[in-house]
Amino acid sequence: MTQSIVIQVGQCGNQIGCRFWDLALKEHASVNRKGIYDDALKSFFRNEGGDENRKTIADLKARAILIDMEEGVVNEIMKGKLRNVFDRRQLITDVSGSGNNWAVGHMVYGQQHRESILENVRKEAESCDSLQCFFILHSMGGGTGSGLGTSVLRLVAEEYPDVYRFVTAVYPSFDDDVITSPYNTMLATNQLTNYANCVLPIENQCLTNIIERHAKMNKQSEKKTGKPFDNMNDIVANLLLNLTSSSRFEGSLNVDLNEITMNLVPFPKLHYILSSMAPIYSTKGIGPRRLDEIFTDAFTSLNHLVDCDPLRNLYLASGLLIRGNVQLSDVRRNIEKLQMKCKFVPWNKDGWKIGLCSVAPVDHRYSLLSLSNNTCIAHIHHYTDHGEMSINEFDLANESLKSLIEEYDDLNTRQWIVPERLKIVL
Ligand SMILES: Nc1nc2c(ncn2[C@@H]2O[C@H](COP(=O)(O)OP(=O)(O)OP(=O)(O)O)[C@@H](O)[C@H]2O)c(=O)[nH]1
Ligand SMILES: [Mg+2]
Repeated sequence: MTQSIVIQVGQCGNQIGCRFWDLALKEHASVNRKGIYDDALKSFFRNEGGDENRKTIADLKARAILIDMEEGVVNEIMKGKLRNVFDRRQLITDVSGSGNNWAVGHMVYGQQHRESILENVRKEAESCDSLQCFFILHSMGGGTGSGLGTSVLRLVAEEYPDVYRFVTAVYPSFDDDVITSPYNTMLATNQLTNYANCVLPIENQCLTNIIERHAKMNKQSEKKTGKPFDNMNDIVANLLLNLTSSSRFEGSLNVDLNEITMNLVPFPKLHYILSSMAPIYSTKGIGPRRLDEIFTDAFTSLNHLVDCDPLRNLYLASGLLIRGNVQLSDVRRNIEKLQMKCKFVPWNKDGWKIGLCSVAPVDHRYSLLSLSNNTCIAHIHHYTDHGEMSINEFDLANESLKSLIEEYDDLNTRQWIVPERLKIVL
């Protein structure tokens, strides 16, 4: 089996990462009842001081690097229940944060911390005997995650070109009041396009909607215990658990992580994968009861982690990662039904990649993670659906903004020659 390293950057990246480690430990504990250090655990955990032959668990440490340019979030983690899962060597912090500024994270901290990041990655990589993937987790709205996170992405792309790079990128919601969010997002997206193998965009608005709907359905106000983002982050953590289940557990049709990029990304830059899940909540007892329901649920917009509609657009490829005791014939039957709704590009009409992992998520009988490479991700139609609006308007607006900036800039740098006032000789 192969191993992966998780690099969590900034507040959002670290908070999501911690929900992932917490739930991953629960999942392994529910399967690995004898408590042995098996290949499944080895894929994401080191066994510090363990006896390689006896496979007894000594001291489990996450294959992770925690990076933030302020100390609050990481210090909090090191005081919490996961404190023993990381050692101090795995942390890289600074004091003042990036102030929601991509340039500070990318240019300033990216340069300052380059060596210590490389050193940390090297140490983690050396502890793996077959390193396959980096999972980089960060938000797009703040400065550290978007700026330094993408600087780390570029660094590992250059230093470890053969190791796959999956990025989980959290996009800001409509009510995000940080004025620099859209700029950070755009600058970071440029880096993701150039250096990632696969990006899983997540919209915070979708996570909020899912949590609110869940609360309403259960006639309760949002769970007040835990940290503010915990419920939302659990959804992202479950996405990562489902995505990596094949590389952690046995299955009759296991999909290796490299197969995901190979099958879902036909053009290197078009690697933005839309994800949706069923069940979408990890809560016991809430979720589809019949197998076929996971297919219908995962294909409704309510379970999407990005607000767009793949059924109205063109699929380049689709991946269905199923967990639990499910037969291939059941999957084929459901794909036949889905095929009538999904429009594929003509050269990949049967572009379904199926994964079957026998271990279901904790508290559920089965689950489905649907991964779609679909043209709707560029959801420009919110604009172009209205009247005569054409896509060229964006280019025109961009050009006009650029020349406006140049004109102001020109005034800023111009050497003014002020004619001396005429003196009146009396
Ligand atoms: N889903 C989710 N979103 C978060 C979380 N924490 C922050 N965000 C979102 O992330 C964006 C802000 O980015 P942060 O991750 O806080 O910023 P940072 O990377 O720490 O960068 P600086 O604080 O500027 O140094 C906003 O859109 C927040 O709504 C989290 O735990 N979960
Ligand atoms: Mg921060």
